[in-house]
Amino acid sequence: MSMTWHVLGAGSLGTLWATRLARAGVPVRLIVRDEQRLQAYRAAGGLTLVEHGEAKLYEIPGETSDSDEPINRLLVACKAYDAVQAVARLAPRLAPGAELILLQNGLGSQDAVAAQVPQARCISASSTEGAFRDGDWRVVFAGHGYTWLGDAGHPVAPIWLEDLTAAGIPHEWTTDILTRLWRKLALNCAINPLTVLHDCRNGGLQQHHCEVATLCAELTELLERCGQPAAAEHLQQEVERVIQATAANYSSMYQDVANQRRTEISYLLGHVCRVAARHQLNLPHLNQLEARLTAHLHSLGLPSD
Ligand code: NAD
Ligand code: KPL
Repeated sequence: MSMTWHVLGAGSLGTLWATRLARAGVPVRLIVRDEQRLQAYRAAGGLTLVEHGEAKLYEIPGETSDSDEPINRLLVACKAYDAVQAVARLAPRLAPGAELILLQNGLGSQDAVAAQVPQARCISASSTEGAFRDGDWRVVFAGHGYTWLGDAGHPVAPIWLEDLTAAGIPHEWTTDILTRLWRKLALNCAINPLTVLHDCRNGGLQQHHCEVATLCAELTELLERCGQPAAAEHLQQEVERVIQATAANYSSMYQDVANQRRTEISYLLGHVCRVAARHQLNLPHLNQLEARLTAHLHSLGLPSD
């Protein structure tokens, strides 16, 4: 029998993972914010996954952070800006040898979480799967993709990858997870803020080719300076390919802003600008982009941290 997976966060990715693991017979428990949310969750009867237009309810047991059952395996499926606080509340429950899987986009939150729980192994993930909520406790599986997992400090793959295989979660263990995370971060920085500022779909950036190219040049310089040359390789070509392949889509940041939701800017463009400053690298266009985006978010009453 597999060990229990605790899933923190009943949002898009948390539900996508929890329901597929449960469907494969892997024991899963869902951690929700507080007692009130727990009552609402219990009233709903479980998590619903909508796949190929078909909705199916999974009766996954729920609990709050205050429950006292020890945690051996924790999937952290909240937004980057919530991760440190959420994990801090669970730290006393982590069993010796506990493992955390960090699903956060961008960079910065993974190190901050790991620093809080030095007794645990933290594994980072970078995913191209897509899901969105179409109701409370209900998630639509919108885009099939792949999840890379890795631990920058320890190359050996964990035994529980077999749970992911059983659950049909396409994945690969990589000894180079930082390259994956930096590459995705660079793509997000070259595309997402511009879609917000130009109020367009990803494909709309084809009209702003020079601006995209300038950002890619600065991102390439930064990646090379901070020891990530593989993440820098042919970055502009890859950005142009993604813009074309996802031309009809709105970027995740565009969707957050359009729905008046807090963005993960601090772990995307904010992180890039902070790392550049640390390396005393002058990247004027990325800095200007961050300033424009921050001003835009503030004008909409949204935070920029
Ligand atoms: P989401 O907002 O849908 O879900 C996050 C959930 O975490 C929410 O239900 C929130 O209430 C919960 N949460 C926050 N703090 C909590 C706490 N202390 N205790 C319990 N629950 C808590 O977010 P998401 O879209 O699933 O994204 C999660 C991460 O995955 C983000 O970093 C995102 O960028 C990344 N990601 C998402 C997708 C996607 O398709 N949604 C794809 C790739 C990467
Ligand atoms: O990951 C993305 C996002 O929207 O967050 C893409 C599609 C790559 C655009 O940056």
